[in-house]
Amino acid sequence: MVEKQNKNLTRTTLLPTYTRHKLENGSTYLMPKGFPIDGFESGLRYVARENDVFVATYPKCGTTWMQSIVYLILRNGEPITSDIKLSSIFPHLEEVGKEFVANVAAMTNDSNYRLIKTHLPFDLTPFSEKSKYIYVTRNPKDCCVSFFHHTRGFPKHYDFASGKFEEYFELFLDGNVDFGDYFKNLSSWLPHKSRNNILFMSYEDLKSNPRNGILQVAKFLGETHYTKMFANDERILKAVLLHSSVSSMQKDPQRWSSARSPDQTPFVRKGTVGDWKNYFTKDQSDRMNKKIRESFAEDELNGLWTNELVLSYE
Ligand code: PPS
Repeated sequence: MVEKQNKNLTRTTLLPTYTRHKLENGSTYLMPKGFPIDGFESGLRYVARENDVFVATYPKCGTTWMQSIVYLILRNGEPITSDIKLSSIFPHLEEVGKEFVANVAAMTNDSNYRLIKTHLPFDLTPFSEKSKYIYVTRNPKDCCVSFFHHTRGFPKHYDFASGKFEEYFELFLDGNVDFGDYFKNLSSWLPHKSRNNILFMSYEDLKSNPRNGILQVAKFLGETHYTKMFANDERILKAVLLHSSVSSMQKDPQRWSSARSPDQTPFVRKGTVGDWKNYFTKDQSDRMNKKIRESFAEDELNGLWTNELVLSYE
């Protein structure tokens, strides 16, 4: 565990461990320690192509949930079995690199799609007009809480098992966490949200109306996928809804993540909106609201998750 004095804390702060990558523009991009160095360099050089479906998110904003939904739609509602890891069929680009992504597609290519997960900002994400991108955002307060638990939960990457929320909060607010700054990531994708090949969704909307969200994704993947959802008394739609629910995804968690010790929170932890209220002090909430207002114009967010935060722009 690295120790460093943080200006916002009165005592010595315990920092998670990260691998630092230098980008061409001179900035530094943090990745979890232990992720292959080559995977990151190679992932950035991936050339996107037709039939690529990217699920692009900042971490902890609903990536795995959306990956499951896409997978279920393409597989007509058939869930991932307990012996298969999602990452082996829907790989994480900047973790494993471009060759791995191409090999996975070659081996599991029965649907003709390359399924790709990424947490990269828009400007680093391999882009093609012919590929499809589903971007999921989540309010930064719940994201921060979820990322805190994630960072504690993988000691081999972060060595932060005993880290405190007030320590993690400072890192998150300053963008000093892996996969970069939440606010910069969302800012990089927002200007592209109206492109035909980008579907922009929020965790909160998906949570309040999963049926509607799933149908939006099906339509985005293609008219045949949308139409098939309704056949046979909505058999496929019902199966996608069932198998992408929190309770279904809490079963067989090894499908989503490496093993965790029983004293750590599970990967599919709560899957709720508003858990931040159990963690944030008034001061932390005010500081996060200020950061949101500085980072995004009100009409830019357009109610994506601002209602949940009761965030005033006046
Ligand atoms: S990661 O590590 O970046 O891929 O994590 P990610 O999948 O983006 O986010 C994990 C959070 O998503 C919640 N989750 C779900 N919510 C609702 N429904 C379903 N089916 C679902 N599956 C995962 C998961 O519980 C994490 O949120 P928190 O708030 O920690 O519970």
